[in-house]
Amino acid sequence: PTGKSMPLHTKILVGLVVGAVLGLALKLTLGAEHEAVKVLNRYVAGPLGQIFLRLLFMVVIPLVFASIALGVASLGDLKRVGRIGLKTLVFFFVTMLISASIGLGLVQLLRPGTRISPETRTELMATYASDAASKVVASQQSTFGIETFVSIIPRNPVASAANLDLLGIIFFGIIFGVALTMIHPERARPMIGVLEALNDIVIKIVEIAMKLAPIGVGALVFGVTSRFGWALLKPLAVYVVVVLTGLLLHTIITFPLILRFMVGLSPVTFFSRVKAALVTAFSTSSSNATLPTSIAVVEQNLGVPSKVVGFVLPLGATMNMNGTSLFEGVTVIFLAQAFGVTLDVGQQALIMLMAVITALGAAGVPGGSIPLLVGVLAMFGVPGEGIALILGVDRILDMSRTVVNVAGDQVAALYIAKSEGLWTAASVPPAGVQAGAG
Ligand code: DAS
Repeated sequence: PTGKSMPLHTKILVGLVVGAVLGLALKLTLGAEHEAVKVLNRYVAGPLGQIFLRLLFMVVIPLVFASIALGVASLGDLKRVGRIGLKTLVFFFVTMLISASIGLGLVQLLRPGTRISPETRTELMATYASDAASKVVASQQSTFGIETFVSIIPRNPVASAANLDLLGIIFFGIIFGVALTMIHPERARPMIGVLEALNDIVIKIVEIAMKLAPIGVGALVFGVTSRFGWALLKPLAVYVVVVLTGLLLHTIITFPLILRFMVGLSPVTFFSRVKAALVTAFSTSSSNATLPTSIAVVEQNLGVPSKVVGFVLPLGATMNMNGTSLFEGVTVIFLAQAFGVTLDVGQQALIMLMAVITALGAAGVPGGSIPLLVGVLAMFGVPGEGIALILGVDRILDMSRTVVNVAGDQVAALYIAKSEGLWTAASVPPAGVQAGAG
């Protein structure tokens, strides 16, 4: 057989370019109203795109429930590591909240979604707002107040699942996980096994769905470009600038501030020592795939004790996603702007919180946060199909946010080691053999 087949993300790129070029060509020659374009969208691109999206929709509930319940149950083990475990989680949560806030500030400043003409917005709604789920749940999230907190507790978790009511499922997952740590370990073990299997199965389903991504993304992008042509290119370009700028600001401001004032390490030394892991994260778009390199560079190039690295980095690879929480917050607001869904301050605060919570549940695989994004969109009445608008640019965004996810885990490991008196700047080995430099 001739060498390795083309890597998946290259195939996705090819599918996306073909879909975009074809769509643009037809839009500019025949126009969106031409019978041929309508038939192509209705009988080819539409169904193919829907199949891909529905596969992602399908896994949202089990993915959120399993990853949240499992995450909380694994904290039960943290009772053993108690203080360190709690400190680690608080650090994860606070840094993710900071990154989501940076994103929220930028998307409100540059308002990428409002750079769409009214007629294009009407067309967008007509095209994509068929998603019934978003209408049902939107009514529940219409205002953010005390009733929101009450409504977080699901009357019936199965009904929450049916309505794609993410908050209800998350609450049920948390309570389920807490109770799991409180029953006899012998009784809990089989259920933890079931949850681990469910989590792995759902991530495998995401990977299967991503295999269809080259066709699915191509079809979705064709649907967008053949209908809207260049109209969406400018708002999308501004959206990409907002996400990448937010990720950059978090990386060159938040992390250096933590490194300098809470860890006592020069940011230049930090980035030069972990470079191999960040390059791996960028090229794989997967925190899980980067974990081995990340462990090697933090232990060998920064001298962090393995008992801290072995605890913080694996936990961080699944639960701490600074890049993803920024990306999700920005994307939900951008698509809400694009679809003309008005959000009051309370709802925006809730979106920020949801961005952090669902980033906790996102899988550390390429496109791991996309299924959850669909769930959050539905919560705020933004058509889930709207995700089609951003899938075309998600490649570069996924690579970039994964770098920030991994860097965030490494900064967390340094902070925990330092705060436990297990590491100082003197622990950094001389710039000798660099691990993972291969
Ligand atoms: N690509 C995921 C990761 O590996 C993050 C994401 O999809 O948002 O961290």
